Amino acid sequence: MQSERPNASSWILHHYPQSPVAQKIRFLLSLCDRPWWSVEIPRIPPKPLLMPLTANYRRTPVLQIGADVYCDSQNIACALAESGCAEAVFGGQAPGRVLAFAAWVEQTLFALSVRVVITEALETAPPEFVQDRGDLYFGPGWSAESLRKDQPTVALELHGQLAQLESMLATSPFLGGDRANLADAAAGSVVWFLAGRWSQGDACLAAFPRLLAMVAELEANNLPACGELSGEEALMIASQAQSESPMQLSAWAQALEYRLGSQVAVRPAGDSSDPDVIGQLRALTDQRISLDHWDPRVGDVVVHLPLPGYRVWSR
Ligand SMILES: N[C@@H](CCC(=O)N[C@@H](CS)C(=O)NCC(=O)O)C(=O)O
Repeated sequence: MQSERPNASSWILHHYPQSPVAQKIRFLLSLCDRPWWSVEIPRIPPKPLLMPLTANYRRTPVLQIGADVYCDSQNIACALAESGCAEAVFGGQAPGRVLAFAAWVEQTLFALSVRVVITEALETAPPEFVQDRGDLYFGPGWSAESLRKDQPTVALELHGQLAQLESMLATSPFLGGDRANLADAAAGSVVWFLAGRWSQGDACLAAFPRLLAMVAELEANNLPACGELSGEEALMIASQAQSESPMQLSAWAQALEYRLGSQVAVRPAGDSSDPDVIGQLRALTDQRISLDHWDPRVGDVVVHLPLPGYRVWSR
């Protein structure tokens, strides 16, 4: 346990317990074995103590290190690696290989899992939650009827995708090899989600003992947060810190006429209800989009998003 209070270099995770994508990062933080602080945020907007930090990015989780705000779990994984945990995050493998695998997990396995869980929750979850998640994951215009119609075939495909993971574990206890890395945290968080939130989760997962054993190892290694912070405290830490993240523009971005300091809007690629994240371009590389953002509650902060999976428009 860490007794002192967090400072500008502490890892602060903005999340809520039920979030599977946050669970991916909680698994990863445990692998990093370094202290982290927790701020619990609401499950649906408004998120008034998060928005000043993220320039409107609303998804979960978000990692704050002082006045640097890392959105999206892939980007958070890279930030943890850059902060001295590359070995834990990538396990000595090429980062691109591990990140590409984790992206496949999100786009395929997580997408199917969210569908089966939300479809089942159509009758039971609060209507505003269902509407919010439907718009977010399936795009405006989604219908409960087509979700219900597709449920068996989506559940069938999910089983097939999980079987691929199971086969990857035939020769090593972890997807990362002899020890767990981001690949395991990503896949493990989906298994955690299915087991905890889908009435057929256990039945579906029963065919995959190696996968279940891998997740049990991750859970046994759990490193809880060293303390809870309020949203206000996190804003205060940001307001007292200063980002030193570099200004940089890749040659390719320059050739495409992106300019540092210009105003841009950023959104996840694909059809979703995510709002635009707007700021002044501070960095644009193959890995990352960084925006200067100012808010009266925090002053100047830098919001970082990943480039893979996101779109950037000049405004
Ligand atoms: N690509 C994002 C996806 C994050 C995501 O969809 N998280 C869910 C929670 S598991 C979410 O944001 N739900 C809506 C919310 O929390 O407001 C990432 O990797 O972080």
